[in-house]
Amino acid sequence: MANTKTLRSGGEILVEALKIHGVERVFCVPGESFLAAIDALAGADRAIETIVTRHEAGAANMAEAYGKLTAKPGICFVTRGPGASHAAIGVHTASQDSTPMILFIGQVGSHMRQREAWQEVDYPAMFGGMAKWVVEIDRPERIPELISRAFHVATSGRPGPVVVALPEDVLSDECETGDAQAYRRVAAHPGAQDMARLAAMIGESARPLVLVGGGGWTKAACRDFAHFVEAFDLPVAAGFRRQDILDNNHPNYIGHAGLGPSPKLVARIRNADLIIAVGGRLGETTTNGYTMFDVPRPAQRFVHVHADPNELGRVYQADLPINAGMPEFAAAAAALKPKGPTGWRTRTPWSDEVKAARAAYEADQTPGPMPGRLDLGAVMMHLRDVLPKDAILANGAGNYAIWVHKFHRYGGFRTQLAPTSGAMGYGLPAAISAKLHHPDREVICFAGDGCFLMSGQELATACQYKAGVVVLVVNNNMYGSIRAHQEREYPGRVFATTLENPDFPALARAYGAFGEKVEETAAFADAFARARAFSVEQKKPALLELVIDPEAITPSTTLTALREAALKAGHG
Ligand SMILES: Cc1ncc(C[n+]2csc(CCOP(=O)(O)OP(=O)(O)O)c2C)c(N)n1
Ligand SMILES: [Mg+2]
Repeated sequence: MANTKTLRSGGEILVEALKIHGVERVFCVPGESFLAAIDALAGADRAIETIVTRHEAGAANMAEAYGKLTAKPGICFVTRGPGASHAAIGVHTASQDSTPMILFIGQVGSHMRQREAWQEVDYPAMFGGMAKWVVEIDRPERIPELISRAFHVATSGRPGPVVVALPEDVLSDECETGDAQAYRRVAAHPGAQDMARLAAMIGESARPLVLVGGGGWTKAACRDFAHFVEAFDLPVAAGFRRQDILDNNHPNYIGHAGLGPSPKLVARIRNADLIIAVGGRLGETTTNGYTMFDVPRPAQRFVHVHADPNELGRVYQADLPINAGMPEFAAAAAALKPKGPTGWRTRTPWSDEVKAARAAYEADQTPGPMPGRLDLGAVMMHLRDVLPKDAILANGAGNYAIWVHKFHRYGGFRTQLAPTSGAMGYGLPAAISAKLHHPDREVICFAGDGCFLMSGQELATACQYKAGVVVLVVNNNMYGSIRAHQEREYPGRVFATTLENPDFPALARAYGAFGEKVEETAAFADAFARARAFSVEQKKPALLELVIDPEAITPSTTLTALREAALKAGHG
């Protein structure tokens, strides 16, 4: 540690540590519990941009999205009990999505700890099952050490959230202490033998298939991964909401396994004789509820690459488990040479199968007709035509997202911000975070009417910080996803899923954003052009309300069809 002999407050030591670890932006809702840290953020030449949001869930989701976009910890500051409770959703998403993130929480003064002082919470108990590490700093002298550890824990192995509680006096007390150095991400590297075995197993297979997912990806890792799959001509399916690891226009990309996966793709995955699972945990949403592979011993030969050794063998027994970070694995995989004197660059025994799988993916991306005047499938086709390849699409949870995931072709690394945790309200804060980080890229947020109203107040944040995102609110006047489940399980018994909504365009305009309602397919293109132009010229958000028929519950079925099928099957 460098020795400095100046007296500094805990807040100043903390903010200096953030600068040293490369923090460029923090998201917060202020609280009196961490005033000294706020003051230090102001004092440090404003070197760290501070984004003030309107709800701690917004701040935490923005920080999580920053972690996804950069592979560096997203930083969020909130106040004690109430602030920490609101921010918990970001910690949960960072945990499920394997995103590096650090949540700083102001804590009551140390002299009154354990009394249930005002808004006092035991953070290790509250976040223990969700965060990778929870710590309360007890002395300002230890800030450099513990903050360094927080960055290491958040980024090493399987990335994830860390929670740091900061008692008021630890931030305001002064001391002399040295600073740490910038953190270095710690990652496992695949062994040469593992990689040779992987190449041999591919050579021995007739129908290999790669299932890619998980966290910890970087742009370089995605590029290396693409080289690997090209060299071996491997078909690549993506896990749930991990559709931006390989460019969806790549001839080897064959679709995503997620909620409601394409039956043809599921059949292909089941029928493969070698599964190379790279990065993901193979959780419930990617494996069609753990039905895709036999537990614990899959029928296929199985390679599982994961950053956390504890994930290997947790559910599935792999023939070849490889513990490695994604950049480390991808770099080693890109260096592998396919078998044969000329390599397999032009043709492998499974080349025809790759082409067939790609053709099936493309065919599945042609939307059929849907009830109502505004066709969401047609909207997605228009967006595919007009959006640049590097456009970022963000969303939360709801059936509207099925259209986005099914019909959009994500253009590669971090063109998708979507919570694998299935958290509603994620899309808008994630989109704002993306626009702040990439002001020159187009950022589109998709939200349902339910989803949007869980974080719509962040339109104010977008206006304040000139984040010109375009928000498409898909309005079916219901919590449609739950209504669909209801019709399946309790046909005709509609309860607690119907919504009466505000005038969304008027609400947007009240914030200073653009707002328009679109009620038919033919009107979408021009409305979208106006929204885009406004967002660019004014550097403010633009919202379009897309009014869709509640019957149009998924791209392939209607509410009535769901209900009738359930009644026929004797449900309810
Ligand atoms: C924070 C949160 N609360 C509740 C849920 C359960 N849930 C999943 S989808 C959904 C309804 C989404 O409604 P909407 O945004 O209008 O989209 P739609 O399904 O109607 O297209 C609900 C309540 C959730 N996933 N996340
Ligand atoms: Mg809805």
